[in-house]
Amino acid sequence: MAVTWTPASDSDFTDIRYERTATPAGGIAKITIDRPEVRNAFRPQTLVEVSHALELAREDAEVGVIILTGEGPHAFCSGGDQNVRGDTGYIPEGETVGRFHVTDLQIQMRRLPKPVVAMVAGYAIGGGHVLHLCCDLTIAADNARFGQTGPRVGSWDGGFGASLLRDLVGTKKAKEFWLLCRQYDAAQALDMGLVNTVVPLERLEEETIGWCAEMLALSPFALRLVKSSFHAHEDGYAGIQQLAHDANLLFYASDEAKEGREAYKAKRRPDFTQFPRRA
Ligand code: S0N
Repeated sequence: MAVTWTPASDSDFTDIRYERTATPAGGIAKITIDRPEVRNAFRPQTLVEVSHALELAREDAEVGVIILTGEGPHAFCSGGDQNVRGDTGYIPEGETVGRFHVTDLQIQMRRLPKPVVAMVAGYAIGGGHVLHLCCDLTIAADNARFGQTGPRVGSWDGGFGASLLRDLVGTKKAKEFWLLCRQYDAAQALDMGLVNTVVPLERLEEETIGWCAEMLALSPFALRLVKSSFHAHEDGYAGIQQLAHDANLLFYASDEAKEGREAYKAKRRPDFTQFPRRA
């Protein structure tokens, strides 16, 4: 399916593009890291902008699925921009103290109650590889290459960069990623369960849109619960909290919950006897 993308924000993004398209089944948002001169490496500003765009997509009732990608055929993302890496983390322009802005962003991607799809052409390397791990699905072009470089550049991501990778490819292989810093091509990535499919580069967007359209045709709340169900286990108490609050959202619509609310407002005792004690 060929689509037309429309810029969808008033924000003055410098490092990303935020666009939207409408399909008969619903809207798709696309966030493109737009720093091809550094293989779409992210600096703090890049991640601040991605985070803002994710929030826009979350709040947009028309949007059902979000695509995260990189500009051009050469890279999805090559991780943290080593030019702004200081002794205190990655340092925003004009500041002296840095941090890992990607820490909160990874959580935001997993928390987001809509599917996030990585559309990967070229390199997904370092922190860029971890970003694809944090996406719910990954559609890879046949020129995609995956890997971690941390120990080569004096770092590592032992958070989702280790745990999600291990869940996907197994402990030995995940350790191989990190201990040897090798790169793996798209076919190898598919073989080890790291990506959902591999498609010709020239059909990458079309195929990705197709996957998104399939999800858009499904129940949005069921998709939300599928995502939070997986994370309930993977993210510990924080994952359980999200699934639990999703259950609250559904329960709010029940007559049983409404009885509690209405009784409180009417300053009367709630009458829950009308509701079954389900087996
Ligand atoms: C991506 C690679 C393999 C592409 O190789 P290719 O195609 O040969 O292109 P190059 O000629 O190498 O690159 C083109 C230009 O782009 C610049 N560039 C590429 N990547 C970066 C980058 N990450 N930072 C800055 N510049 C980059 C090149 O320098 C080149 O510029 P010019 O034209 O001027 O020479 C290859 O480029 C490559 O291997 N890149 C480096 C990959 C890397 O090591 N990334 C950093 C890994 N670390 C992180 O991502 C940090 C993650 C993080 O934030 C974190 C978070 C939580 C906890 C821990 C961490 C942590 O620190 O790990």
